[in-house]
Amino acid sequence: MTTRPAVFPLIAAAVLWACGTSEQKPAADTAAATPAGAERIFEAGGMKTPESVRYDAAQDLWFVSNINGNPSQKDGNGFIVRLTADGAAMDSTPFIEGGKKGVTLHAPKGLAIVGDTIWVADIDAVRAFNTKTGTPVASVDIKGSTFLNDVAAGPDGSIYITDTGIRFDEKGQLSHPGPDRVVQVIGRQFKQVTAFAGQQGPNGIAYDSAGGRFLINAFTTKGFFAWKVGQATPDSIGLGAGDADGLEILADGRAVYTSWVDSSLSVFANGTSSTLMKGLPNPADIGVDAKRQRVAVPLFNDGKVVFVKLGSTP
Ligand SMILES: [Ca+2]
Ligand SMILES: [Ca+2]
Repeated sequence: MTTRPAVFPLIAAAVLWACGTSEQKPAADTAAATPAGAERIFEAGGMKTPESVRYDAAQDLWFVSNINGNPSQKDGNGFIVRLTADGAAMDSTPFIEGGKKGVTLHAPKGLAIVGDTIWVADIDAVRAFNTKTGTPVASVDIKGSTFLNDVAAGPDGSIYITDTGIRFDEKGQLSHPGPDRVVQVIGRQFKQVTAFAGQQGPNGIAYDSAGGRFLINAFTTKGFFAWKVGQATPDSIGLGAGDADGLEILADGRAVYTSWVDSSLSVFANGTSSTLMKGLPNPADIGVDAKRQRVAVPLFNDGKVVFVKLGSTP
């Protein structure tokens, strides 16, 4: 059992969803920290503990999951909003909202899209909604889970979900009871497909099609892992900056990820990590718009999403 200070805020009641607006200006303090090849272009506010962003290429828009409070508490108030490709709010009320229209959503985190279905990790369940209507289409209880986190679509159309194995109590104190694992959902059934040795806190997961494997990063350690279907334990493939969160694979095969340790968007390739941009505090689960070479970074404790433009050779 380990503990460390709370990393999420008690969201001020004054920060109302209705107040959210898209801001088209870069933060003044990031220019010096931005290396050539990555540029902070705009941001979207009005979020409440945003955890994950996912670009929907079919509709040319973004989905953003909002935990709204404690990441481990089943408070029923989680929601998902849509943003245009340029980060403007699309909905006056959340597109998908806990307690409305038959939706159950507590602390939504990772998102993945398969066809016209968006899958959402929600503590110990994964829930599915129609991407065009927001209508609930499935909810699968993942028994024995503690902290379902990122969701990745596999090449076979099934989904893979990390369980970070951590828990925040009512006061925000963190413990790590496990399990540290990955589960797969096929249809409406789930199974554990791999487990980590020791407390790694698996967080981001993405399918690396060139390598025929999944890449997984760790929130509790600096570890990066590769896992192929059938492996009982993932392979360690190097170290990142630490306390890693989102993970996506770019078209050129490099992995982009975020680190809470150095507030960065970084690149992991060939076993080593390099920083792309700093000045992104508490950066959670990123999304990629490959068409525009944009990465969306939710700032977990700041209630906003920052959009970064990647250069051709970042
Ligand atoms: Ca919540
Ligand atoms: Ca995450």
